[in-house]
Amino acid sequence: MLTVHAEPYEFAFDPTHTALIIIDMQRDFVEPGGFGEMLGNDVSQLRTAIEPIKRVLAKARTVGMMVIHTREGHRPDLADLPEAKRARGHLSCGIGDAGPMGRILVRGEHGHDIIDELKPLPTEPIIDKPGKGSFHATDLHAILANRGITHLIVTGVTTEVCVHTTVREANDRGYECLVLSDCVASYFPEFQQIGLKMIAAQGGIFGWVAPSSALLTVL
Ligand code: TIU
Repeated sequence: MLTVHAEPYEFAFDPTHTALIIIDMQRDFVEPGGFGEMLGNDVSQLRTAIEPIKRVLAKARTVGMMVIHTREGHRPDLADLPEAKRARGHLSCGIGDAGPMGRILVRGEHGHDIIDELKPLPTEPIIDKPGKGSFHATDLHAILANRGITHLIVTGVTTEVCVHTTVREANDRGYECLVLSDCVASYFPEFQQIGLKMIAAQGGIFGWVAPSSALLTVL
């Protein structure tokens, strides 16, 4: 077992039963000119996570830790898109519509795919998820169980939306989650700060939080 200095206390894990999960590092969320920016968000807030995730990803690959990537998006026929999600926000250009990088959050489109900096290897499972959580309507739980994974190192965007939802889902399924504070990001600085606090509060109500340097030191 290895231990990482974390909040609210040491995070102990066995790398052979731990997976690195990289949530939704898709062009439409993090690249200038994508859907996120079209909605008025400052994507530079999210891009701070790219280099730290790159370093953790490289280390995970070196030590042979399982790596999982996720993408939020929908079937081209939109049959898995709830009307409530499609209509939310009264957007003139929303999910399924032609956006700046192809149809927005539709599988197979350029904007839906993962950024080049964090390109998955063919051996790393990609979870295509229709919701915010990575477990909802996906085979993630089965994939992790088949590999005996009990602990997750969580990275990606956005902290208070897909990262939080995934950590909460994982927590309820019995996984121990360490969220890397510099490897997750929000369009809103105050949500980044409070979102991380919410995870580690109350004795680690949803999990642990540490900077990636603390993990890299022990790996
Ligand atoms: N991946 C993810 O967080 N999806 C979002 O829609 N996030 C927002 O913050 N909007």
